[in-house]
Amino acid sequence: PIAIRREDYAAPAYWIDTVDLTFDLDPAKTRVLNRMQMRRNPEVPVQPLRLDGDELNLARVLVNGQGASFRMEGEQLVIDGLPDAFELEIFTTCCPIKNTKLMGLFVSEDTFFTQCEAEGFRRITYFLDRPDVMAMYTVTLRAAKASYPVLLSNGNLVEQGELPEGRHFAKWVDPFKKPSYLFALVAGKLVAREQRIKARNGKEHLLQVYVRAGDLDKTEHAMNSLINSVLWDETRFGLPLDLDRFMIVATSDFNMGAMENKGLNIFNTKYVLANQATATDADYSNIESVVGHEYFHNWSGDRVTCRDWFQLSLKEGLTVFRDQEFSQDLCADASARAVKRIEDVRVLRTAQFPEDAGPMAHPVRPDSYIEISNFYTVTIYEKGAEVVRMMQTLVGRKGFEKGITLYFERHDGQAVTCDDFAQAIADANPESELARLLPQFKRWYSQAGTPRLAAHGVYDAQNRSYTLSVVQSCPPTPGQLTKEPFVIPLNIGLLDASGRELPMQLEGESDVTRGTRTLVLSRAGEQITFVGLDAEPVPSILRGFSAPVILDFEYTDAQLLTLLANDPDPFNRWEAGQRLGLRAALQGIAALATDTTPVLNDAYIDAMRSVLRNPQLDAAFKELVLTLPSETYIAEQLDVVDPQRVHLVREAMRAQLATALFADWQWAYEENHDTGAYSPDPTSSGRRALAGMALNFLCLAARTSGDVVWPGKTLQRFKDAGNMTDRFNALNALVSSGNTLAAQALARFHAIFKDEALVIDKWFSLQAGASDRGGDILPLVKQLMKHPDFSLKNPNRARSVIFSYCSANPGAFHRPDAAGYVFWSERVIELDAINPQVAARLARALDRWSKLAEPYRSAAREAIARVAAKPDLSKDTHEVVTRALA
Ligand code: B3K
Ligand code: ZN
Repeated sequence: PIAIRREDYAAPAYWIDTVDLTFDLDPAKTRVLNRMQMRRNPEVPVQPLRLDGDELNLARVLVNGQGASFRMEGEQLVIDGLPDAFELEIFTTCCPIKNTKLMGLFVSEDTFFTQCEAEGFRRITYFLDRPDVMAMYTVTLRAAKASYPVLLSNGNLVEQGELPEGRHFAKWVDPFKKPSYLFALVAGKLVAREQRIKARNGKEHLLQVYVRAGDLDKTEHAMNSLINSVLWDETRFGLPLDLDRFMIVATSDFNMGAMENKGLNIFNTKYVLANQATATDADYSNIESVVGHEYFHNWSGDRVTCRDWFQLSLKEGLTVFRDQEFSQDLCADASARAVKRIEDVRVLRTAQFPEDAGPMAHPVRPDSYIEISNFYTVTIYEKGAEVVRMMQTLVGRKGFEKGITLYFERHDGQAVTCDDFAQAIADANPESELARLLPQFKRWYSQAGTPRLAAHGVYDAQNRSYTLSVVQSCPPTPGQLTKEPFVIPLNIGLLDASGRELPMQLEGESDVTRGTRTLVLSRAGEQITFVGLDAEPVPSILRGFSAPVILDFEYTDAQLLTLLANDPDPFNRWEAGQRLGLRAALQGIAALATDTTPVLNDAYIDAMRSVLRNPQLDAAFKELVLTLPSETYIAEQLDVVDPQRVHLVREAMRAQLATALFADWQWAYEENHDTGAYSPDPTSSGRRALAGMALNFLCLAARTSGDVVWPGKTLQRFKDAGNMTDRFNALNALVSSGNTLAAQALARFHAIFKDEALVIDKWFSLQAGASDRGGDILPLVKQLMKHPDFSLKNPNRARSVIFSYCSANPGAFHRPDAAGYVFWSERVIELDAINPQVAARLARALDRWSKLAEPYRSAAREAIARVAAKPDLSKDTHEVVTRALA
């Protein structure tokens, strides 16, 4: 396979103005007639037309109605000697029922769906399948009416009617031009929840959420999320819904979360279906984010799209930023907003930072790829969102809104680049630091790796000043050995030793500020001096995580305890607790602690007790503070990782928290377990989270004390629960503490929910992700794969077992006997033959192999090499494993 390079971008040799598609839908043989009005791009030298195709059967090619001569070059259809403007008609067939890759046109539970991003449209018809070719689409769908009563495509329904032999048709016209990756169709037996809404300008819109008949009672939350999304984008950014009808359709077979096809979003059922009996608070909140995300793409992605796939973060980073802001803006108070921010940062640090430090590291705007599907990454999405957030920090919230307005005015209907976006934000704010530093700021797009800030403070009693020195660096990444300094907005505050916020005055400045201040770093090393300080302050640096960097500062334990108890910035308050927990873990690992050595000191335990008992703090925030840094996050801080040691030490810390805070957990449970009538709002979901955490620790404590009361109560709670969150938390408490009551609870859970696929996914995933006690999880995982409900072809189900084990359960996966890695390599190879995208995702579970201690390191390498040696590997998996071994 060859690499595609960003540098090689060239405008298309032809444009496609209109596309008229007719589908005769049949699972075994769907016929596709594609009639295009095309013209030569006068700005490009004359050359043959090369259309992309993939697994198509070509029946006929007509140019201006006449049979034309063409040739095949690999999968491309090549036509020479074309006039400047012409009509091209292509007739092909494909086989949706055999499409296990779930790219292009496929069948899921007797319903047709499409997935075209990034390069799936070429599996439907021959096309210039690249995002800078934007056309107007008319689509006619024909199918047997009894089996496929609902026929949907992008835009507006303009005609429908009967056809002979029990067939019918529907004709759809999309009023906006779009790239092929936004094309969609759906055909099958579906029902819709409908809602009419009136926009600010008085225009009416029809919103629809399509699901299978039995699922209609699980669509209310998705619909509410959609309504909120429409209102929010109008209010915050002045971006209205531009279609008469906006549809969401759910399918249970989907490679990712959802897809923003113009006017016809297709979703994984996981991000649509929810009622209190089947979905947890986390599910509710994910649905809100994903519905928002796909809706916001209607502007950031659909109206203005990407020139080429290297610009993917143009739409994804921006749209993640938008969905994060949306979820924050829906919060009633600052505490709930901070909780959302902490959750987002946690994802960034546990998933993106390792990516940025590993073999798949790539800039937010990559320079090359072999398979674009591999670049739908946390770097493109989450780090991309942080880059957008830094722009907002540099120009201010109002300035950013002006920038967004300019961006859409300037580029509506175009396919553009990350440079165009940054330029628009800067141009709308000519006096800003962003405008002043724009070329340097854009290094965030071009340089991979997580920058490190080494900060050091010196107090000068004589001058009553405090000087903070900050040195930035960025480690080498594949293909980028050295890095230039980044522009880093650093939010900062100063506290006194008793935790009160101090006024801030910079040397040479006359004004004194209160609260957080944004400093803009742009040099490799800088010194910032604060004056007018009677004593050494406690600096609260990188408030709100104002830049995606690693901050090293030699805080004393006392300083961290001060921040944990007092920082008015909730993010840094949480962060202080994480630093303390991390410090203890690293010390325990270095000291070769055993599972009974105390790892946490009394000061830490007392601080955690104070947080837990603090009447001023919300339950959701408490739950975050009391959650120890994850094994993955701890491992990232080590040069050489023994995953078993990390697991053992973290488990020892958990056991200690369970026992030392036993009375406090009881109290927390009693205080929070009754949340009344179910509502997924942040306050009550925070209380359920804390009650769930308390049960977890109470069951864990019971493990050592032999207590049977709390496990018994937990089982009762499991049985009586009025919502899935409480029920699942109770089940989790029994399973994760290895309690003997877990088995009956698991059996009961399966029996209750046997017909709810998404709940059965939870059932699988909980078991495959459970804490290993003497190597028992791998045999269980193999057992689960033989369960009648298991299927490797369904991505959600495969993820619930295999990914929960290989990617989310390090203590069970990294076995000294290498059996986890052998299992992994077999599954990657097996999945690769079915669905390369899912396989390549799984392949990344061993990304960090080179950091592992022996014997893990050699065994992991061997397992990757075994996969790489397999002939006929997909491009997807091949790229991941060869990069891992490079
Ligand atoms: N744009 C899609 C992701 C497509 C992934 C293709 N492999 C969903 C989203 O980001 O909203
Ligand atoms: Zn997206």
